[in-house]
Amino acid sequence: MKIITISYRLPLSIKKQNRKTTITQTAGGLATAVLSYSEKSNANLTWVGVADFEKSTWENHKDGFSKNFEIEPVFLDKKLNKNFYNVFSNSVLWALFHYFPSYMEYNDEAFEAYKTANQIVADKVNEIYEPGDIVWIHDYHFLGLANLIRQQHPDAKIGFFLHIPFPNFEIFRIMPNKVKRYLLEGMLGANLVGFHTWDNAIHFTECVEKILGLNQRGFVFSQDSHRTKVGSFPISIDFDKFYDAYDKPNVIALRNEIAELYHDKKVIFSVDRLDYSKGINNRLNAFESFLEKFPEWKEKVVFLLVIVPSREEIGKYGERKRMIENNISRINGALGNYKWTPVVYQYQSVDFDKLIALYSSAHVALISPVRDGMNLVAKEYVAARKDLRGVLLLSVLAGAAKELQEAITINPFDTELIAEKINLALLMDESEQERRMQRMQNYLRTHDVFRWASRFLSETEEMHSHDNQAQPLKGKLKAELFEKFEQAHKRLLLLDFDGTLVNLKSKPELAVPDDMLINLLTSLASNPKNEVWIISGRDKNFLEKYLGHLPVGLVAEHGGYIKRGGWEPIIQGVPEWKDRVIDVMQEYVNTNAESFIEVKEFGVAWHYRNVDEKQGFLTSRELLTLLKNHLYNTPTQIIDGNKVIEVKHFMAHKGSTCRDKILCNPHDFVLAFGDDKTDEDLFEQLTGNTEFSVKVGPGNTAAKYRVSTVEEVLEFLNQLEERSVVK
Ligand code: GDG
Repeated sequence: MKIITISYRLPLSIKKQNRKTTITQTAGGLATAVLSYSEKSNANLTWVGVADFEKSTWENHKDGFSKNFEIEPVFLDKKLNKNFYNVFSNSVLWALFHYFPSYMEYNDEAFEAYKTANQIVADKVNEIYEPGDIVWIHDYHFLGLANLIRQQHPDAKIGFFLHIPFPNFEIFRIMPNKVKRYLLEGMLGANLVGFHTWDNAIHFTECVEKILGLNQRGFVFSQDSHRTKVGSFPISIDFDKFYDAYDKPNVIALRNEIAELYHDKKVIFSVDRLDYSKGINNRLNAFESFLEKFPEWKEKVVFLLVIVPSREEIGKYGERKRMIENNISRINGALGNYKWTPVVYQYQSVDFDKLIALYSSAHVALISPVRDGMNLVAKEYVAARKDLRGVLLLSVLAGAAKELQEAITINPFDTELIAEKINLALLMDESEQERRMQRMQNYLRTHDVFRWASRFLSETEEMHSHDNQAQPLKGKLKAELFEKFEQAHKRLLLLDFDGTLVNLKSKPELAVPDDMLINLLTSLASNPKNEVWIISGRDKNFLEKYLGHLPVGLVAEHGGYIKRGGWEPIIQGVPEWKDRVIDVMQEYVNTNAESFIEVKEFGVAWHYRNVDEKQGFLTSRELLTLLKNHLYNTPTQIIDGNKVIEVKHFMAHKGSTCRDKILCNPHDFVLAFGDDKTDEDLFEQLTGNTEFSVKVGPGNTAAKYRVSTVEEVLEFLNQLEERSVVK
């Protein structure tokens, strides 16, 4: 077994000096954590990524450096890579996912390049994949990849993790339909889709529900080939590495140097890649405002601003750099003097030791992204403070703010308030600094990157192992079921009506049982070993009219009524929310003339099967959201059914009614058939060795078996009927 990790960048560093090329494997947090998991689980590790070097360089040097895992570079054509990486990944997805829709530079050619690049990487993974491997895909460059791998290897274990935010529906929907579908279907190819925070996970599930029309139960989407769990997995850092570095001799020397240089000043520090999402200008404006508001700090404070070059070839980044540099000059010119430069700026990265020296010298870390998936700098700053000194000022719009509760939070746009908080931070007494740092360190020590990787990968495995998909009810499985049926003495047959025993019609009243079905049910039920129940969403009048004369039990309104001799309601009284729901749905009938309302005793349904497909779907998504809000805190359940939105009393439940009223009867065999969401409530009850469930048609199911059509159900029941007679 091996772990195949895919990220755009490979954990490699390639240096060319005096015509000599040296390749080294780099050990960032992610690589160290995945490697550690693979070692613990006795698995090999292979890393797939896009090469930022020539193929010949790789061929000449790939065996000449030491590595503790395999590396598989993918070589992309330059133009393709530009459209894939610079344009679609960084100027469409990055912009939109960080809530900068006006920075989005969409074009179809770039989207085609994105798909092609994802396919090329999928081909590479498919080539090295062996059954049992775990595939872990990282980030927005590869949103289509999981699905492409799944198509080749339906049984693969795939995890996908998004390192940046996932936007809400209103932002996500800005992209063309074909793009939205490709991206969401792509991500749903995974068994596990992880985000830094629950907000992002919720945005994703909302987009899937509204755009693809799939429903989740407990953050799990079930598809025909597999299920996808969605969850929050906040990434972290190698805590010990940052904590222990405090005492490295080189770090101590560098820290002393900084202390000497700024002996009479307090240091405010920040480090980021150059990016508009990091809020660097907001930060500078806030610093300026702080100096204006609290002039007593002039010449007593310095802001060390490290910006790491990034994506310089993209227009918006070059523009941002100019804006930042103009702002720095302006502030230094306006507020500084020949003795004092308020903002000390470098546009170059620093090495690890310098980074730790800076972290551990800074009285304040000022981290102000306007949107950030997590922000590791915040966590690193805390970990590097072995001395328990320093104050973290952190934007509420960074994922890290959810975990680092003892940080002083800021809104990057509230310049005045940040100014006040900088002052507060600089004046904070040491015991308070210590208390806050200690609590954040306690958290980070136990929630490090190793725990993150291990949680994510083991949940991917677990999700995959529980993926007991409904098996097609044919061949050997069918024969086994017949055998169990024949051996049983008291069999319960629980049959849904619409979509299971009769095909759906344009109007519910047209879907009525024909003579063949009546004869079949009568014959099945007349065998004393069989107890036949029709478990339907229809109202009791309909069931009584068409099936009331048969020797079968009846359950109406999804469990709201049961007929045992006479009809008995499961729920008492008239639901007070019913009229409200009718009013809301009536407005949708007014604007969608082909739709209609069905009023039951314990529920109301809006049917849109006759409305134009696209229009009906979009309207139904809106109605769903509206109903959720209207019905907040009422004892209702809203069902997003097959071209029907239904509100029902939550106790009108096929699962609980069958459990309490039918499954308690003596039996040694249960077989349930159903096609819709409400049948799932019953399927979930049937977990025993002699309890079997069959889903009719495609889609979500907790059932053990699956058949495709009503005709198959009838054929199966006919075969059961023959076996009932023989024995
Ligand atoms: C994305 C998401 C999410 C930076 N400058 C130097 C340097 N760094 C290192 C930091 C830190 C990393 O780079 C930056 O990580 P962030 O998390 O802050 O930001 P992104 O690069 O935007 O990362 C982000 C992350 O993915 C992980 O999921 O948190 O939200 O945008 O580790 O230390 N390191 C050194 N010198 C530098 O000059 N040595």
